[in-house]
Amino acid sequence: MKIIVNGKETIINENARNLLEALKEIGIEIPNLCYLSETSIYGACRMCLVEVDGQITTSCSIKPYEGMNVKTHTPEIYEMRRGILELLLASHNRDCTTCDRSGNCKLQRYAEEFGIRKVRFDNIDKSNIIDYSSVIIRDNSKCILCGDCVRVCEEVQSIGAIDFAFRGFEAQVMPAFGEKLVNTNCVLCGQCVTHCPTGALTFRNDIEKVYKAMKEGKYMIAMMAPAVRASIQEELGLENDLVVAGRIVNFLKSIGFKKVFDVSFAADLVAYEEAYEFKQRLEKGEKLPQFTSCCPGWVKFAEHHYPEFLDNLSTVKSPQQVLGSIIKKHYAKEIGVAPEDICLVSIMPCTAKKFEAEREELEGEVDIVITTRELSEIIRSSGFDLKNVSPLPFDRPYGLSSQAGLSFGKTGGVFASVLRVLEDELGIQDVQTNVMEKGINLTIAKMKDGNTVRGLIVFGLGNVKKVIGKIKNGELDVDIVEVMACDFGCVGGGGQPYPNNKEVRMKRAEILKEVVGIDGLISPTENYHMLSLYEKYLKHPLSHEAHETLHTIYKN
Ligand code: HC1
Ligand code: SF4
Repeated sequence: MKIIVNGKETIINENARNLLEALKEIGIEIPNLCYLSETSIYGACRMCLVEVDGQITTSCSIKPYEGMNVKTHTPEIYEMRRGILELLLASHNRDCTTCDRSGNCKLQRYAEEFGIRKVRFDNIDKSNIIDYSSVIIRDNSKCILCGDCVRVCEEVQSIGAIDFAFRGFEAQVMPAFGEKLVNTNCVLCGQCVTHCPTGALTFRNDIEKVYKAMKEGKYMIAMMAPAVRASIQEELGLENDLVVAGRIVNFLKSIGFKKVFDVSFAADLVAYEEAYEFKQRLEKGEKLPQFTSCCPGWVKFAEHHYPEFLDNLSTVKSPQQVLGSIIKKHYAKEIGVAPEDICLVSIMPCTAKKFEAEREELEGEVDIVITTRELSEIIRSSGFDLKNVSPLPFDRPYGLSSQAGLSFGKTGGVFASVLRVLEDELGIQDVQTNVMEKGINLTIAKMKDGNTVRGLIVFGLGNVKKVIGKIKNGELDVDIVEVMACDFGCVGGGGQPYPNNKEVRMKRAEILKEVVGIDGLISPTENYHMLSLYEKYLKHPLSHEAHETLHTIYKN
């Protein structure tokens, strides 16, 4: 479609959702604080004003049309945007130096870009009560009422744990009846945090706990999730570095960690155990479809909203907890260190993993969970330039993983790994995948014995709600469902670097695909250290010993 942009005839994508997106595609980024491509359009911040055919209008709410005459940056528009920013800043707590979002805050960035060094208006004192009740921290004195968190929580995750309350100057975002977040149905997915443009929503920082444990002389062990190696590069100027995991192993060793293991090892183990669990359910024809259970946001969502499906969840713990349990139960004895003298630090892309490690029935397995962002803070504050740190392999035995285990970090990885094990055990003739809609894929595997396995791969809890509705009313007949709460799987987790939008998440999934490609072992069944764990302690899948160490319970 031809339009005029700043006096020049320009071709734009006629299918763009709105003018703002069409302009972005041709390299003009219109400032905005409340526009999200994955939610409804809100139009609250008014920062995306442009001039269309002589009228000032918001570019997020107008569809491009043939021949429209657009001016994106006139003195009038500049003044209006600057005025909006000043008003926002006047009601914003500007403690930037200690703010978690400093350096990553859209409001701070715009204030700098628009040359605002002084705010003309008096600062409006907003309630400064910070909700520290949960892993997700809410500070309304930094909220600019853009509503991004409200829309993501309601529209993408179908949870609605937070909403607008009160009017005018009193308006605030909060859980219903002013409850603390911990008392709501929030699943700690952190998607509100990743979409918040300021420091109003952040997550608990646990770096101090790591240093405290070191100071106390604990035997420090780290373990790293698959998705971390696809994203931490963004924070460290190491774009596309495929061996960043190895550099991190070396770095962690140099600051005092005795061992560094790979959570992908435990992912192999989980896929192996879960495949046998699935096979048993298929044979017995019970508790189907089987839902994967390694995403703690999804588990909490099921506990709140689908108690009738809790028996369908795989009882195998997540890889994080499986490795925690093995290290504390068996590895501690092997190295002659009391479990209470070990400090196991899990490095995760996910905010809900902090909550998972603190669940009553899993307590004591993992001591501290830090996110990709916290690890990057540790690296940057230590002064190390990771580029100059050579990669080291993960420690054995829990550092070996197959391609399947590594692929857990992106959507489809868990199901593909379970399928790999089934393939090795039962034989598969043919696999076909159909995209049903964004975030919902159906894979049909024809087994050698003539049976078929219908697997559904779902991300986003809103999609899960849709899918469960269809399973309940018989519209959808599937045997196994992989669920990840965040878009594109763990690569899009709430603890990942900012920005954490669709484009970035897709790129991380691509990087992870390349990392996965490097590894020699293909199937979990080839992971010889995993198999020897069965020989030594677990006996065989679903054994009493395996149940004691690898399985868990859910609560409603
Ligand atoms: Fe995940 Fe998992 S894949 S949940 O996405 O099963 O967080 O990366 O570590 O536990 O392995 C997250 C990632 C992660 C677990 C594994
Ligand atoms: Fe909603 Fe997830 Fe944020 Fe909780 S963490 S308020 S569930 S978006």
